[in-house]
This record gives sequence, C-alpha cells and structure tokens, in this order.
Amino acid sequence: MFDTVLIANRGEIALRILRACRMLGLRTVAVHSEIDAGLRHVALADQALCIGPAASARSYLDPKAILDAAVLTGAGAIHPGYGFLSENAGFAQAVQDAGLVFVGPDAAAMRRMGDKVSAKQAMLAAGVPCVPGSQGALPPDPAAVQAIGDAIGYPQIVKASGGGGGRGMRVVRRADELLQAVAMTREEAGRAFGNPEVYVEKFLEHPRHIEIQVIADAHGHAVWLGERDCSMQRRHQKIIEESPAPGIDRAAIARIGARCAEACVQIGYRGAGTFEFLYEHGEFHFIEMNTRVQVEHPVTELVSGIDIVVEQLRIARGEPLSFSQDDVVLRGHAIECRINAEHPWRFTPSPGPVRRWLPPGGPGVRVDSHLYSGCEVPPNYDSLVAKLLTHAATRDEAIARMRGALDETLVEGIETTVALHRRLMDEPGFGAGGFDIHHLERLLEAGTLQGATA
Ligand code: MV4
Repeated sequence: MFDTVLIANRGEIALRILRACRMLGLRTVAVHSEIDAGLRHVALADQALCIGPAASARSYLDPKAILDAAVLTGAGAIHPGYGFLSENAGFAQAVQDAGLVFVGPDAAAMRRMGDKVSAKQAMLAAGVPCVPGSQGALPPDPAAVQAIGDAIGYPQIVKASGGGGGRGMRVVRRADELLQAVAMTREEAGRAFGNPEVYVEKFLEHPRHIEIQVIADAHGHAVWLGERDCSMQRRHQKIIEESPAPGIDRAAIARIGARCAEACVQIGYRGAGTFEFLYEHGEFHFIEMNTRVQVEHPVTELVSGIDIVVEQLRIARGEPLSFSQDDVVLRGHAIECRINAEHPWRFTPSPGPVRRWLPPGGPGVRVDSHLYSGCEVPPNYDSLVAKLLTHAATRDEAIARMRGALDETLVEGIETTVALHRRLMDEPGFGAGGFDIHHLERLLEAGTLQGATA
C-alpha cells in the first residue's frame, strides 16, 4: 500500500503523527517552512524538506509545494493533521488524483460535510437530531425568507453554508432584523468562502458544546469512541476539553453515539471524524462535522485506550478496524488543558525563545508538545505549544492531577496560559462541571480569573 508518510503539518501534531508512523514502522517525511527547520519532528523524521517561507500561504497551505514534496520523496500518503489543508476537499482530491493516499475521508465525503447545509441534510436523513431551522439554504425571495424566519421563531441565527467553527454567523433577535442579517451574511460569505448560501436555525442561548468522536474503515464498519465536552472556550478557541461530559445521561449519549456511527456507514465516511452538537435542556442538536483529527483527540485516547492516529493510518492502508463497538470500553475521566504562547488572560500572542521547558510527569499525566529548552516559538502560526492531559478514575481526581501537573510545568522565555488553567482548576463553576459555552467569557468579563499568580 504505502510505506512512507508525508506529515503536512507542524508543531505538536506533526510530532504526534510521527510517533504514530513509528508505531506502524512507516517511514516519515517532514515538510517545513524556513522558520520551522528547528522543530522537533523535523529532527526525528527519516527525511526533511523545506517547502517555502514562514508565511503559511506559501508553505503549509500551498497544495503544490506539498504534492511536489511527496512525489520528490516517494511518500505514498499525506497526513494533513488539523488546520492548514486538513479540511480542504480540493487538496484531498488533488492527492487522490496524484495516485497518493490522503489520510482522511475521500474528497467527496469532505465536500459533503464541509458544506454545512448538505451536512445537515445528510444527518437529518441518517436520523441524527439537528437544531430546528430552515430546510436547506434560504431562497432568494425576501418574502419567502421572512416567512421561513417567522415560522422558526426568534431568536435565531443566520449561518453561512461555507462557514463553520464560528465564522459567518449572525444572531437575529427580532423579525425586522432578519432580512438585513441575511443580506449581510450572504455578502460576507460570498467574499470569504466563495459561497453565498446561508441558512437559519433557532438560536440556543445557553448550550454546552458536546462532540462525538467516530472512526470508520473503508469496509463499512464504524464505531463511536465516547464524547468530549468542549464548552470551556473563548472566541471559538477551545481552552479545556474533557471526557466524559459531566452530568449527562450515559444512555442518551450512547443513543447519539450509535446514530453518529450509523450515519458514517450511511454516507460512506472513512477515517476519524467528529460530530459537533449543542446540548441544551437535555437534548442534542447536531451543528457540524469535522472531517479531521482534532486537537483534543488525546482526551478520547485516554478514556478509550485507542490510538486514534494509528487507527487513521491503518484505515488509510485499507485495513479493517481491529475492534468493534463492544470492545470500546470508556474508563475514568480525562481533561486537557491547552497551553498557548499567549498572555494568560489578555490572550495577546507571546512568541519568542523558550529558555527553559520542564514538562510535568507522573501517573495519569500526558504531555503532547514539541517544545524543548532553547526552541523558538515563531509568531507566524497558531499559538498552541503544549497539550497537558490528566487521566484518573474520577473527575475530581483528574482535576487534582491537573493541579499538580500545572504546578510542575515550567515554561521560561514566553508567556503561556498555564496561569489561567491554574485559576480555572479552582473555579467553582469548573469544579461543578456542566457549564455552558459562555462560562469562560462571563468569568473573564467579571474579572474573576485575572490577578497575580505564583
Ligand atoms: C449555534 C449557537 C447557538 N444556536 N447555533 C459557533 C461555532 C459553530 N460551530 C457554531 N456555533 C454556534 N452555533 C445555534 N443554533 C451558538 C454557537 C456558538 C458556539 C458553539 C460552540 C462552541 C462555542 C460557541 C460560542 C459561541 C456561539
């Protein structure tokens, strides 16, 4: 099938992919920008190639640069990681057309789920519950749009079909605001995504963000690997993720999980994927699907014991899943704190030289990071520098382990969000669990988390 994997990413996820390749005895090719020559995975890869300058558009986001590198190095597969080209169906198609393997779903499935209107239609057809809203894209006729909006009721939210992850949305609180909101969202979406299509949903005021991890092979088998609660976020950037989701009925989650796995089989989905739900008043509402491995996948790895990236590679090789749904046993509780090179509560970027890096350790602690003492965090990319995870029998014990691990963590030279996480571990709302997606922004607005730290 293939014996060499090109890692089309950087930072911690590039290192994570390299480790999975080694598990399977696969050769690795690291492609990097000029500024990234000193990255840890570049040193560890069997082969490394500079593909362009620091600017992402001319390196990690350049399909031709990456395809040329694959051909030049004899890589048979490309793992896109997350971000960059990972959800670009055109790139997946180009990889397929070049006779190479894209580690992910086929381009057609990516296209279908990448378009939010067609994703929702596919999920409704598969019996996955969605937020009530327009059936498909809004028509051009304003009177028809107004009638649809009035039938759904207010507040509602206008979303771009080409958007996702918080881009291209507008909340509408009153009937007389709808048409202007639709016009503006269409205009922006046309410019930003090249697709002016929009749809509307009932706006949920205080939901939790719960997502289901799935994995499907090319032989019609799909399983779900539990859920993650990703409600602790700021401006659509997740800060903490955990599994299981505190206080949600296990039987209800199992029903949704089974629906997601069935939906994968129905749409011919292959690889790892995530179904995003808003959870409010005891009900799940599908909003969108992510067709890539996610930043927070280790949370699921800790509770399930399954190496998701290794499974992605096996599936890409054409192998059937080595386990069934009955083999999936979710054990204990896992929490992930995202450590960003940012000011702990102003969130201004803090790139620069890392003078000293001392990661924590001990039972139930996992650190996914590409940092080393003396490395440099460039200003050009995402600010995530480490993912600190703990796993324990109960949520309280996982939090206790996280407190200790955060205390052990030493990063000198750059500012990080470690101090924010220390505060959050002692915050009563976090301690109770089950907070909504606005919890962190409320705390920051109230000034609860700011102040002097050790
Ligand atoms: C919503 C919503 C409320 N009601 N849809 C934001 C990101 C994108 N994935 C969908 N988003 C939302 N869709 C309805 N019908 C609120 C959000 C939302 C949100 C969702 C998940 C995590 C964080 C969020 C922060 C603000 C708004």
